[in-house]
Formats: sequence, structure tokens, C-alpha cells
Amino acid sequence: MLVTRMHRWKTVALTTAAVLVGLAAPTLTATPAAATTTAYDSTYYKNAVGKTGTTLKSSLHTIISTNVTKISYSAVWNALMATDQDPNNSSNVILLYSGVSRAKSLNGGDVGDWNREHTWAKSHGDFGEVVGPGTDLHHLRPADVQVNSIRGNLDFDNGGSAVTNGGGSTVDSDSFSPRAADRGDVARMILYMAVRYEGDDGFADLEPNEKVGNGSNPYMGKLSVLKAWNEADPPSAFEENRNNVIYNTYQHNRNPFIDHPEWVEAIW
Ligand SMILES: [Ca+2]
Ligand SMILES: [Ca+2]
Repeated sequence: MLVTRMHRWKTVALTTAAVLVGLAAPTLTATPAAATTTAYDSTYYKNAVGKTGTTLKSSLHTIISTNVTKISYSAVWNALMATDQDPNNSSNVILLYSGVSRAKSLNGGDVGDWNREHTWAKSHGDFGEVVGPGTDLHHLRPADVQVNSIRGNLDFDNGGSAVTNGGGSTVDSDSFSPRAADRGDVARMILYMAVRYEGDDGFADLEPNEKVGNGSNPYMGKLSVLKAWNEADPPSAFEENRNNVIYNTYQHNRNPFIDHPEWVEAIW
């Protein structure tokens, strides 16, 4: 079933190539992601397939919140060494935002180390590092200590100036933009959190909005930018693999937007 997914992206890539060499082809701008099929549609997602809007969001919330295994914050270190392992070097992890491959053994808090980045900033809803959203692997990634510090708790938006050693990431006073190859990943992680956490488990109801500067409110912006990033940077093999590792080995739930990126537009 994965073949269907790969075929779709390959088709898009070929169309893009045709445009680049000047052949007649329709423009690709503002074309919503086509419907996808996955091996989980008749099982894991069977109660969600075919739905849209709040009905789809509600179904997905139930699916990804049922029979979930939660891990401790200290266990996140070893988990990230598996979920984010460099496919070309099993001693390393790939860091979010910078794209750097760094030794797993350099986990820590010093300059040159990598640490545990909460893509949904833990202050936005104040869930901290206790078991729950603070330890949910679907939005936790290894990141360079200094780049992580620059991102801080900023909302996501386009623009800004280059982040030192940020791999093309940019920052300004009220927002952060990852390097292009991580933008879709960030969008799908943020929107996973919005569906997973609906205020029914003792934690805040996390939701995307159109603002930056959300501070400690349980919101993350900007939704319109995240939607565009989801389209511009479709799920990669690396992202699909980490979704599978989290599902099979750790939490036993999936990020639906990696399996079905078109569900972003179906809900928002
Ligand atoms: Ca990506
Ligand atoms: Ca929510």
C-alpha cells in the first residue's frame, strides 16, 4: 500500500520536472494534496476514512488516543536515538531544524550537544515534561542545543534572518521558520498535537491559530503557514519511518497527517 503513496509523490515530482524543462503542464500552485491510501485504512483508520471536518478530527482523536503507551521524559533520550537515527550512520541522529547528523552519544545540555526539542513548545499550554504531551514522541525531536534555544517557544511563521548553524532556518522577534526540508514535518507534528490533545485528559486543549506571540496560551501559529508547509514538504521516508517506529515500538499510535497529509485540508 505504501507503493500507492510513493507513486503519488513520484508523479508530482515528474510533473514538476516537466515544468522546469518548459513542457506544457498545469501549474501546481494551491493544488490540495490528493487522497492517499495506506495499509492502515481498513484497520487503524477504518472509522475515519471518508469523513471530513470536525467529524474527521473527532474520529482521529479517538483513534490516536486509545491504547496509547506513554513513556517517561528520561526514556525519550533512547527513543529519539531510534526514531531519528541517521539512515546512513547508525551511530548518529539527524537533528531537526539544522539537518545535521550528530553522534547519539552527544546527548546533553552543552554547546555541541543535542537535546530534546518540544516542537509544540511546552510553555504553550504549560504541559512541561511530565508524562503526556511533554513526553509524546510524535512532536519530540533531537535538535542542536543552541538552535533549540534560539527557537525557544516561538510560534512558526515565514521570514526572519538566518539562524547560526541552523541549516537554513530563520528567526525574527516573534516567530521561527525551520529549514525547508523540515517545514512539513513541523506542520504535521503541530497538527497531530492539536488532534491528540482535546482537553479531556487533564491537559490543555491544544489548537493551531493564525497568531504569533501566543506565549503560554495553548495555541500555536500560524495555521495558514503550517498548511502551506504541509503541501510544500510532503512526508519523506525518514518521517514515515519514525512514525512506524513510534507506532510499532513505543506509543502504538500514529500521526495521521504523515499517513494522510490531505487530512490537514480536510479538517482545517
Ligand atoms: Ca520533510
Ligand atoms: Ca485540540
